[in-house]
Amino acid sequence: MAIAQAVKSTDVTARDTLARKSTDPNIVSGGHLVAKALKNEGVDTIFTLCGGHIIDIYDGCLDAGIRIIDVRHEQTAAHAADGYARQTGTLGCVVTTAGPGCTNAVTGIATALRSESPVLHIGGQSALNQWKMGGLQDLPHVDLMRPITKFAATVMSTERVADMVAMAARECFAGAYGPAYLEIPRDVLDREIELSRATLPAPGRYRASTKSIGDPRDIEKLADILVNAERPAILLGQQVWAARGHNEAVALLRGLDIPGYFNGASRGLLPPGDPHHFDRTRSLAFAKADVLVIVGTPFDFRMGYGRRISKDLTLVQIDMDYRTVGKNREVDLGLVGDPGAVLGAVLQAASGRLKTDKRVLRQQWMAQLTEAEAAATEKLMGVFVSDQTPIHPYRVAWELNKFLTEDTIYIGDGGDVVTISAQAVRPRAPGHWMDPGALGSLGVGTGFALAAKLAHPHKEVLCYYGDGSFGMTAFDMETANRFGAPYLAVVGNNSAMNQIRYGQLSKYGSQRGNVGNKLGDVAFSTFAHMLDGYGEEVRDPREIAPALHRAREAIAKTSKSAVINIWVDPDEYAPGTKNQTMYK
Ligand SMILES: Cc1ncc(C[n+]2csc(CCOP(=O)(O)OP(=O)(O)O)c2C)c(N)n1
Ligand SMILES: [Mg+2]
Repeated sequence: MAIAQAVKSTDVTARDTLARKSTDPNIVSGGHLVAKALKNEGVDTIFTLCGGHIIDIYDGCLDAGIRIIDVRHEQTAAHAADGYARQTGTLGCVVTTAGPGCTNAVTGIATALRSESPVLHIGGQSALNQWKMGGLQDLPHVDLMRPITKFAATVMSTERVADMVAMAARECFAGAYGPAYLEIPRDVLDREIELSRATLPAPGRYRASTKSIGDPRDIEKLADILVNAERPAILLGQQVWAARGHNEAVALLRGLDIPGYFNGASRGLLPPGDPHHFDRTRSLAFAKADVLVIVGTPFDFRMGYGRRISKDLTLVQIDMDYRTVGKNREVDLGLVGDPGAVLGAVLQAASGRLKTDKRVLRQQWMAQLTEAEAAATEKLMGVFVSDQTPIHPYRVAWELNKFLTEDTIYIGDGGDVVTISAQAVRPRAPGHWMDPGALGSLGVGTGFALAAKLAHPHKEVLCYYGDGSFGMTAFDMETANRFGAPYLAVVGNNSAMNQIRYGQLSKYGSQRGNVGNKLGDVAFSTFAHMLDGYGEEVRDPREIAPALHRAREAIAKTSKSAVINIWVDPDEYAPGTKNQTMYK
């Protein structure tokens, strides 16, 4: 009777007292221990979709002051946790319920694995006292997640909850970064114990702070190699940005006058126009350099498994992971360590040792590359400024690049139109380029955009989608609006899964090649209208820029995401698509 009266009461305090479990500060539940451990790790935001198995974590987050961003599909939550890690340099965290909550997040975690992004996935599970009994949403989550994480485990006791969160975080940052998965059964999560019985590792005291330079003798060797090189080049991969080694990397390029090339998340480490920034002459550099240093990116399909690199040059590879060095391609010198620490130490070891004659040779080498870059741009100019209708996808890419500001984070999520955009779009600052990475997952864009805007509320976020990609995850644009994180969505709409369609057409001909790859004509601008945002259809190339500017203004005014749906020519493709290089 007393309970019924309390529930009826409009007094919030009374209701809260009723709802809350123990109010004794010395008593703590598993969910609260998750939140305490996340807080100790520096996590300020979790991305999640609710379920009965995990709600105690939310309750803990309220006390710990951790922001809860609840989305409409767990795939977006996982991509957002990945995107948040990339943008903040801290551990990303996604929390899903048991069963389908976990399976929906699989693509996001797999993307984080191939992109080496530190993401902790915490998932619910049936209570231990129903272990293997066929509980609601029961699945062998740990078995499922093990091959796509660096660490996957079940937490078996409430006392160990925080300890295992700390353990998982340690694994995420061990060597090359990556994701971890923790399954927490419902009774372990809900149980209350005395705080003194819980293992609760203190902030900053359960992980090494080492930023390793590896073997100092290798630093000396590399300094010698670089000082003596006449035509050196350095490719900076995603680890350089992920481990925040960009300042040292840029200092090395400038200090030793070396042309820099940039991969994935490291695009934007130098702005376009910087004398050490190169991007259209990678093949030339790989063929003609006398020394090539590859930092923080594997010899995978994006580098033709290393086969596109000349056999005659001195090849050096630096990576955070022993397993990556020398894989697929023999190297002359392999170093394992933190990219920033290694590059900083190399610059120091080489400092003052670059002879004038070598510097002159390098400047000639860079002038030769600069000339080749200009020629390559000139070659593309015709399509960049094409005024054909239907709109040429290269024209869209060119307009997008012109539209970017110093503060625009650019995200690519799609097939061919996005591949094309990589030829024109030049991010202006570190961290301003986001792509799915080696897993090539369509659908990353919405989660990345949400995360980028939440991490940097004062920056502009622009996501360029293919129409196929947009259809996969766009509904979480509502989440972005709900949390005051609006972004600009641009769709390159060819009413098809065009990157795949090209290969089918060339293999099976026009009669049989248009199967399983055509989509309907969708006026996606109305999607923005439905969510109270600005939307516009663009069919005239001259209207691209004005439409983008109108969208920018509308977002500033309304704080709602906008959609500019640009109808592009379905019969134009990227050269990589035509040569099917992604499969070679
Ligand atoms: C989740 C996922 N499913 C399928 C693919 C294979 N795939 C690669 S590109 C592509 C077409 C994408 O179409 P769209 O986003 O419209 O871009 P377009 O190629 O048409 O420019 C597909 C289906 C993939 N990479 N990821
Ligand atoms: Mg398409």
